[in-house]
This record gives sequence, structure tokens and C-alpha cells, in this order.
Amino acid sequence: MFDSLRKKISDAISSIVKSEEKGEPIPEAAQEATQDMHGEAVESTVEESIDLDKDLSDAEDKTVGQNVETEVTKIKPETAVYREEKKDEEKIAESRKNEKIRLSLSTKLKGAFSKQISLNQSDIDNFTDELMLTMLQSDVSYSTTEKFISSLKNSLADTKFESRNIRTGISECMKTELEKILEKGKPKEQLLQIVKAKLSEGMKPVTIMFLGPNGTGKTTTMAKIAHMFKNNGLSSVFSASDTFRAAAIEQTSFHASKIGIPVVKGNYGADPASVAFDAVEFAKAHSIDVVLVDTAGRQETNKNLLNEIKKMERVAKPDITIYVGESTAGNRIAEQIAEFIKYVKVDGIILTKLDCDAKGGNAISISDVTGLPIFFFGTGESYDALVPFDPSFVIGALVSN
Ligand SMILES: Nc1nc2c(ncn2[C@@H]2O[C@H](COP(=O)(O)OP(=O)(O)OP(=O)(O)O)[C@@H](O)[C@H]2O)c(=O)[nH]1
Ligand SMILES: [Mg+2]
Repeated sequence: MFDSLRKKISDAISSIVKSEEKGEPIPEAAQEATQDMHGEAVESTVEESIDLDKDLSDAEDKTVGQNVETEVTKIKPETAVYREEKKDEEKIAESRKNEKIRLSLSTKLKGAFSKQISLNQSDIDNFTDELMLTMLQSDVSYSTTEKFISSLKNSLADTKFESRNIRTGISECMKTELEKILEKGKPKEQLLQIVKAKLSEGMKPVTIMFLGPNGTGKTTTMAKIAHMFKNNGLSSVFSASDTFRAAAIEQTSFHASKIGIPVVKGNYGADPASVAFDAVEFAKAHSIDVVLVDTAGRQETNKNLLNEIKKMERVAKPDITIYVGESTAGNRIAEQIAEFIKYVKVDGIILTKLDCDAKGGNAISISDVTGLPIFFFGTGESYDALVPFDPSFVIGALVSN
């Protein structure tokens, strides 16, 4: 589902942990430092620190009983640590085979002599510049990307990484920062629980209105929700309140008969708010638990249609209003929702078509920009193709170890 973004994030991490390092010229001062310590220049990759260890033990043997230079004396304790970890190193080296660290020279040197390293600012900048581009290309909005990158930079700068396991360390930092954003979109309660709670408080029927731009999947999603409610013992009625688009009423009726629930409909051109009002009355008269109100698609730029939905809100008095958007819609979606919210109160979001080459990034922006719960992802055209939103699912899908 999030294949594209996951691959790009993984590539971005791999740019810092890359399988084939392109040789970097070693500055003269650093060359002198390494020559002083080992008698010859070393390629300062982690993998080669095993050879470096050998060099160091040779150096120690040769210097026994002599007046050794302070620099050699200084690295003796670290050499002992490396010896103790030799077995672990071999296992890790085996698993990582050709993996070398493409980091700045100073970081590599630190990594060669210490179990833990900090990334220096240029490593962090290189990595986050690449990641920023990746996120923007993957439909995360600019403001969210900027905020994420800025806190990730702080987190990377504050973290000491296991020098043998930098990839995992960076992934963990990214997961934590993503979690902070996506947690905002995590529903405190699932839709079914919210409806059941309202019913148990005596609120019957519970009215749910679906709105959003054209063709996002509002009607299909409403049918999926009715199917889910039915499977959980709740009765529903559809309000065919898209009285505008050709065949919309027939589409709603078709779903109603397939699922086995009633539908209240008017004529094309009828006031959608009055159809919704009738549906609520029908539900009251027939002791139906939930009224599901379909609405015509509308763009966030059409003020007249946004005012129409405002009227529907006034007349039908929905208890829950759900914005249905496409996860394929790019990073504009967060701004679109923000525009709708100026006219109607939106309680939650469902993102459809996650199965259709969605890059996945806009779930991150939506959580960040709107702070609204994302109830579900739509993952196909069948009635059960509805997956509850779970930040850990998204994070796991995006950032692998
Ligand atoms: N693959 C896939 N298709 C979906 C999903 N949700 C809806 N669709 C399809 O998207 C198309 C439009 O769905 P509708 O439910 O008619 O969308 P709508 O928002 O009601 O459209 P309008 O009423 O015209 O604004 C249909 O072909 C649906 O089958 C989904 O999660 N995945
Ligand atoms: Mg529709």
C-alpha cells in the first residue's frame, strides 16, 4: 500500500547507510592523524574497523616496553573493548556484508574508535535534505514536511547511535517523529464504538453525514459503513441526498438493496436537506439505529455548494460528519479539508483508494494539519474493504528496519 513512500524512505536511509561507498578524499590533516596512530592511512569505514583493530593490536605489541606516544596510549582501552566484542562484530559484519557507512570522515573516525557515535551536522543535513525531497514527492505537504524534518534533525543530533547499527537507530528516530504526528490522527474511539455509545445514551437515531469532493468514494464508503454496522447488529437507513448527480439516487438504492437496508429518496433536483430530514423521521418512526446521509460531491472552492452543505448540517443535524477524501489526491487534501471545516464541523476522516497507487504521504499531513481522527482507509471496492486507521500500521509500512 505505502510501497512507493516506504521505498523512498528506505532509499533515503540507504543514502546514509549505503552498500557501495564511493571513495571520499581524506583531508590531509585527518590522514596525518590516522598515520600517526597506525603507521598507515586507514579507510575509515566501520567494516574496516575490524582490520583497524588488528592494526591497533599490532601497534600495541610493537610498543610494549617502549615510551609510547600519548595518542597510542589513549586508544588502548578502546582497543580492549573492541577485542571483547570481536565475536559480535563478526556476526554483524557477516550480516551486513558489503554495507559501509557513507558518513563524513570525522564521524567515521569516531565510529571506528567508539561503540557509539553521534552524527555530525553535515551528515544530518545531507540525509534530511534527501528525505525532505522524498516526503514532498510522496504527497506529504510542505508545512508538515518542514516541521517533521526540523524535529527529526534535533532528534538525530541528540541521539547516540550504535556504530554497528546506525540504520536501525535512524529508523527508530524517524518512527518516533512520525508517531508524534500520526498520533494526532488516531481516533480515541472507533466509529462503531462512538455510535454504540451514543445509542446507549438514548440518542436514536444517530445521524452520520458523508461529504467531500467529487468521486472520492462517499457513496461506496457509506455503503461499507452500513455493511459494518449490520454485521455488528446495528440497523441503518440511507438518505439518498445526492439529488444532483445523474444516477446517484439509483446508485444509493442499489447499495441499499444489496446490503438489505431501506433508503429514503426524493426526486433529482429536490432539496438534499429535506431528504435527510425525511430520512431521520423515517428512522424515528421505524426505530432504526443509524441514518447514513449521502451528499453530492463538491469542491472546496465552490462557496455555494459549501453553503448548501451548511444548510444540510442545520436541517439534518448530523451527530457525526465524515469527510471522505482520496488517499491518491496528493498533498492538497489537508488544505481542502481545512476549507470544508470553515463551513461545517467535521468529526473525522476516511481516506479511500489506498489500494490505488496511493503514496500514503497525505495521511501524515492530514493528521498534522487537521488534527482530526482518521477513522478508516478504504482499500477496495468491496463492502469489507475498510481498514481502521492505526498509526503503527502506517509507520511500520513506511519505515522498515
Ligand atoms: N479501488 C477503490 N475504489 C474505490 C474505493 N472507494 C470507492 N471506490 C470507487 O470509486 C468510484 C467512485 O465512488 P463513489 O462512491 O461513487 O464516489 P462518490 O464520492 O460518491 O462520487 P460522487 O457522488 O460522484 O461525488 C467507484 O467506482 C467506487 O467503486 C476504494 O477504497 N478503493
Ligand atoms: Mg456519491
